[in-house]
Amino acid sequence: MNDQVSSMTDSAIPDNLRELLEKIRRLDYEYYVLNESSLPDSEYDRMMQLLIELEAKHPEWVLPDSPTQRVGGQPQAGFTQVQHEVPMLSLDNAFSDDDMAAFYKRLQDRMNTTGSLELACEPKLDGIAVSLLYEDGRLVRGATRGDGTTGEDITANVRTIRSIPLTLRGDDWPKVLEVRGEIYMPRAGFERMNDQAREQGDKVFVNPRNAASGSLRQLDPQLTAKRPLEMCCYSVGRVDGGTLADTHFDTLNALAGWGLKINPESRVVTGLDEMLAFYQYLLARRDELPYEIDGIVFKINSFQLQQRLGFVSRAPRWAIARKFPAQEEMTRLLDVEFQVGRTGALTPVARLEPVFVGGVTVSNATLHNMDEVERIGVHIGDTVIVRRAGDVIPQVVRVIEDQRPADARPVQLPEACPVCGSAVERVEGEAVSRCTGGIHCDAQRREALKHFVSRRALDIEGLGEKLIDTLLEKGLLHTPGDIFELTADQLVELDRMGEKSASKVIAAIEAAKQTTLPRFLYALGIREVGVTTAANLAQHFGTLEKLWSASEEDLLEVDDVGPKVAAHVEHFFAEPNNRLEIERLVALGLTWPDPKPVSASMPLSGQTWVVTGKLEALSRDEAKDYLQRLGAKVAGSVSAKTHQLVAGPGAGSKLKKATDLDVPVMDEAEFLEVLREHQLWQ
Ligand code: D41
Repeated sequence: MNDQVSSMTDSAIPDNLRELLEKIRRLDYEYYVLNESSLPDSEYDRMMQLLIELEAKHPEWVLPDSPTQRVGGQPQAGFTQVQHEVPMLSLDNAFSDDDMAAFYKRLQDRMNTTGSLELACEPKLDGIAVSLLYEDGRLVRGATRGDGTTGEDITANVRTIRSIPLTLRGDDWPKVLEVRGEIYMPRAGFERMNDQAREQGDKVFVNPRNAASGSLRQLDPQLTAKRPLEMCCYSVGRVDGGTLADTHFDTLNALAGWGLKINPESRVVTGLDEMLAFYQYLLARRDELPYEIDGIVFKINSFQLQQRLGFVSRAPRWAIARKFPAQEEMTRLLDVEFQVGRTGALTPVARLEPVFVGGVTVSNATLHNMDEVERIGVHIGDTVIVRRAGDVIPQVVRVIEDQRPADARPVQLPEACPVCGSAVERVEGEAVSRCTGGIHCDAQRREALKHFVSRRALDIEGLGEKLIDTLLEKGLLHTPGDIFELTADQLVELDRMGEKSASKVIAAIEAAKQTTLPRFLYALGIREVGVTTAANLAQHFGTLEKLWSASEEDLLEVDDVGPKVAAHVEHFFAEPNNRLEIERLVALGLTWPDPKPVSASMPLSGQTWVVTGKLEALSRDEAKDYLQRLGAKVAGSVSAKTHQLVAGPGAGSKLKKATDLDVPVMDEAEFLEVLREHQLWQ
């Protein structure tokens, strides 16, 4: 920051510069607080560049709250202490509906009423509580909550967070306004940051909260600036020279009007039943939210009533945090087993003493790969922390090392495949170890068959995991082709298989012979060829014959196909056994229609679309299907060549990339409108 100009105000600079500053601030507000943008990023970058040039020529025009001044200054030696004039209170917890009912009754009793009470409710963000001090609308100090009385001055770090305005919008704010809230790291940013750290062998954070805390505690604000932090406001502290609304909810909305971010899920409810209903509602949506929450905070809405209720031992009587089931719990690692996947990859799986976490009982968790095992330093017998957040599979994230028993033993990668005994190899530079048994490994064979019949592949209903296992055991099934030689008589012989279900399975197998080229290619289980790549390959080559004689160069022409995928595809078709199996499948009657040539008259031909986030009315697969029917290519990642991104809620890095690259973005409603235009949607 430029100290000599820190007292300068907007009036001391030329009009055109002031207008430029206002435009950039407006765009920052739209993008970082409202999550929308009215101009492409290129335009923003151009304005920012202009500002940087102007300021370089005229250092005397650099305002302390210029967008260029978010990262400034030198790394600090330490953080100085800050006294909170108005203490930052803590929150009592409720863990059940009974606790909530007791809280509500206490409120009614204290207020001598049996009438309904009005409470504001908001998600309880899992981050770090902070205080922002604005004087004359300018951010002058940021501090951590600390113990509620004494915190640390983190002004330089909070200035780097784009959703925190350096200057308040409007002009009706109090002269001195202390705003409180939570700084947190959204899930997508957390995952992205950890992925990068893992790639570079850097420290990985165990959860978004620790990541936020670690990022704020950086003495060098340049490092904080690189972390995807956000801030949501939930109360006010000191207020001088102005007044606020009468209720918590109206005050939040006033904060929003001044350009501060508030939680869009916040609302006001009346009575205990509505409080409990809001808890259920948000609990059900917990995994969809783009950030982690550990509960809901309920606050008496009226400031007057808050005042009357007061507080006891640093916690207000008028507020409570209803906690969600914890997403991290402690348990014991009983053993580590290695699972063999379709491609032979060995995944270490933790067998745990069952523990209730994130709302379910967990007895298995993934350890990803041996690099991860080493990174966590886990031994069998250890007490570990298991985490289950969002829809993802439970993970072992940490070890409590000082609780390691004397007989704990290190986890060892087996030298031979636990299923087929073939050698296990670890490719240089890859974290994954693989069984080299290929199709001779029962585990790989089983997984390949399961994949072949799965929903997005040949979709053979009735031929599930259990039946495949039985057929493998009886020696009736070895490779995919065998499926089409099964007879009803053979099936009836099996346990728990009546004539009716046997003929159903046979009928489903018969029906599956009529398939499509994309499905067939996906079903083959070529490494790194998912649904989208399979569809792109089919569309590009048109026929299987053309694809299997394609050179690596030809393959690289296909959207979304890089050298790695190209090599896998080429390798797959070069293998005589694979060719024989495909020929056998065709001889057994597998057919697919020739793909319609992509004519220039198709509405979206020549265009590449990407679909991301959660869609409501249709699945992402269906969306892709429709797009392909309109002639569009569907890619898995956004690049400069992308014509359009369809983004549902929860869209993360792809949305960001699209905005960065000026790729047009539409939401689901707009997408359905496109489908409607082409008579593909009601
Ligand atoms: O989202 C949160 N983590 C959150 C924390 C919230 N939405 N509201 C909060 N309200 C308060 C009071 C009622 C004391 C103003 C809080 C916290 N406190 C809080 N955060 C850390 C300690 C207390």
